[in-house]
Amino acid sequence: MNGGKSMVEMERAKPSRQQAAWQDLELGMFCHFGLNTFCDREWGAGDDSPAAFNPSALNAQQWVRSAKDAGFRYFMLTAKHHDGFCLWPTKTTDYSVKSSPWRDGKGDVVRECADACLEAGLPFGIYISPWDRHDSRYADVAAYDDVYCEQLTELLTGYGPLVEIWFDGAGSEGRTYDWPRIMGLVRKYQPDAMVFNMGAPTVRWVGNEDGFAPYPCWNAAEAARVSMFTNDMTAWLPETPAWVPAECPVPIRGNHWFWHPNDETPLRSLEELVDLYERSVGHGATLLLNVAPDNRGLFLEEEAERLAEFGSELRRRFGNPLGQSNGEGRSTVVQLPPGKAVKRLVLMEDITQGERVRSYIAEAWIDGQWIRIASGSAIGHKKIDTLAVPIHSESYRLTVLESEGEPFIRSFAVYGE
Ligand code: FUL
Repeated sequence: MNGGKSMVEMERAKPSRQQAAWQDLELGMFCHFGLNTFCDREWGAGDDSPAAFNPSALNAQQWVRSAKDAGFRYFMLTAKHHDGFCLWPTKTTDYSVKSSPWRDGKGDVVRECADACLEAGLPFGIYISPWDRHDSRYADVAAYDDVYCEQLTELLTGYGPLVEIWFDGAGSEGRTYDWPRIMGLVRKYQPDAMVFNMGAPTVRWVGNEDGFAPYPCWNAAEAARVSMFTNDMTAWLPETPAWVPAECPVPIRGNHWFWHPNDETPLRSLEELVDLYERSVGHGATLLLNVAPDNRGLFLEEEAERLAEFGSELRRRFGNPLGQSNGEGRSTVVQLPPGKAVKRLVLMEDITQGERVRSYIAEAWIDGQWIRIASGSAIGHKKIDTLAVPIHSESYRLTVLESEGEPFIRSFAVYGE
């Protein structure tokens, strides 16, 4: 897979400057909003009337501020989902906000969201579904490639810098798009943007929509999949880099990406969200949590509150290390003042040197000897280890047992309860 790259190449893989910067973002907000929001649908068939799209109080600043205040570091909007309805006034089709009653057909959700992100200093990205269930030109491969490329160009050139472009594989099984042309546009207009999943992806789908990464989750691409319906990798180009970090998408409410009236699908609890964070970001991947605006165009109160709780719990757990160290070599020690209880370890490799650690242990100095308190294989961008019981010790040691070359530990930090 991955264009036939060998294991040796995978082992030597390193992130690009843009990938390394993106991996530092760690936590993104996904926002599914569109005609589906008004039609009680997850996958609109492309036959709903734009007349239904009429949010009464749309406020993209509320979405973006909720994300920013909770510690999210980038924001992704569905500019076009599978139903083909465009949230910006595209020139390519009438199936867009301009045919809706919202803001008398003069609105642009992508613009409002991009502006809110710019104001909040949050990197902004877009989802643009290749699969289009409305456009009659979809049946004609070459004609649709033209439409798609034009839509993409509008988005790539009209809304400032984009952090990521999401090419969702769903519905596109067996379909070929002109990826060299599509990727050419991305490289021309947004060379720093990450590309999710298709074309020449720089970010891969983790392989589930549950918000966690398996462990270990190596940054090499050999296990990547395009969508949950296929293992077919033909949508990948040979120039896909060997380094392709994973992103973990998940809705905050059950398996619903869009808002639904009287939705009884349970909202994820605070404990569940923190657990997902520790099994995505804590496994070296990136968490992309979806919150769906309702038909007013606002996040529900209870969802905004859950986000705020999530943010404060992450700050409480990981805001202030009790002690921290770093360095080149097999062993890194952290010393603490007496009387501290340690519950979590956060390990990071300097991934700009590649992913070198293959096996490690962490120990605490207790009663005159080093006692093992955690162990693992991959560290990569980040590994979070939660201890079964809090440990009271003044010395903690990380030892790399196996590595591909000299390990570079960017940070070994210990945190309280
Ligand atoms: C899937 C889509 O089919 C869902 O509707 C949603 O957009 C999710 C993020 O990706 O493939």
